[in-house]
Amino acid sequence: KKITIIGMPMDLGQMRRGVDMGPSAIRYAGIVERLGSLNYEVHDIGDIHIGRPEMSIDQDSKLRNLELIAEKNELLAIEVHKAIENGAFPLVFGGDHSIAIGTLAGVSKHYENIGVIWYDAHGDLNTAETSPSGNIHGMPLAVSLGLGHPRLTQCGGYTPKIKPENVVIIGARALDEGEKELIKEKGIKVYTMHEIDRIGMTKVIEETIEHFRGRTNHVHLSLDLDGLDPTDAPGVGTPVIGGISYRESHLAMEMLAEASIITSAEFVEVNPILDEKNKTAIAAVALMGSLFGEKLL
Ligand code: DIR
Ligand code: MN
Ligand code: MN
Ligand code: MN
Repeated sequence: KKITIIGMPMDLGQMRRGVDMGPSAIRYAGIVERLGSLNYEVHDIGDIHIGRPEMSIDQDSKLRNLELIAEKNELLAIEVHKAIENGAFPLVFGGDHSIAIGTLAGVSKHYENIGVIWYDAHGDLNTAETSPSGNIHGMPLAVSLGLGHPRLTQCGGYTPKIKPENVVIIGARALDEGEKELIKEKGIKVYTMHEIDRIGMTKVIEETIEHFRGRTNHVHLSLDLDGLDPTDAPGVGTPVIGGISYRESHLAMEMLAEASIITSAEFVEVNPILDEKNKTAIAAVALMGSLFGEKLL
């Protein structure tokens, strides 16, 4: 069993600096040792080179840092695909959520018809037309469905990466108007905090696994740490109160591990500058432990 770790120190998809240090914070919290102790062969290829680029706004679309985000995600897509070709599970550390554009471009190049679990307070279903912020980290799920600026949707040279019926959003509690419309129009399955409170995380994950059964054996987990409640994960750029608890999140990861359906994953939006003693990265590492089969007894 092999895991390839890829760091993506990207902070251009949103306005809070510091999320580029996410991969370092997660490594510092001991991820390589943690996965190694679960008998995985862990290969950390280091970080995709982002450099110190200047911020810019695309004149026609008003998207922030469009060109750089598109360019760097092409590099990520190549590394993710390479990891899969080498028989490894690609595990990507963000960086802001705009990196999911590259991760999904790499994953979907290999596996056709992938499923996606989008664990997030937000829908990330904006386009240049619906975005209230112009921040690309609020767009990667729409982009992967083929909606948005062609510089982004064409990442990896093809579009779309995923089908709306293969997407399950978990933890939503801050959706923009355009995102709500898109969810209805495409019939995307969403477990908001209401459903999580009402039926419990056990049922949410059971239903999610059931939803993918027969559709696909390859599900990508895109976990935005702001899906968790800010008390458990304070080190994120756009915290929203009333989120998924640390325990519920562990339960979700453990159930996904038992079902063996996750074949790629990314953990994004860890911002150590906004954090409390690296709590958010430590939570991310603990959740990855559960995702990869860690058990107390
Ligand atoms: C908001 C925030 N919906 C936007 N999105 C975030 O800017 O489009 N996604 N924070 O994780
Ligand atoms: Mn997100
Ligand atoms: Mn391939
Ligand atoms: Mn979010």
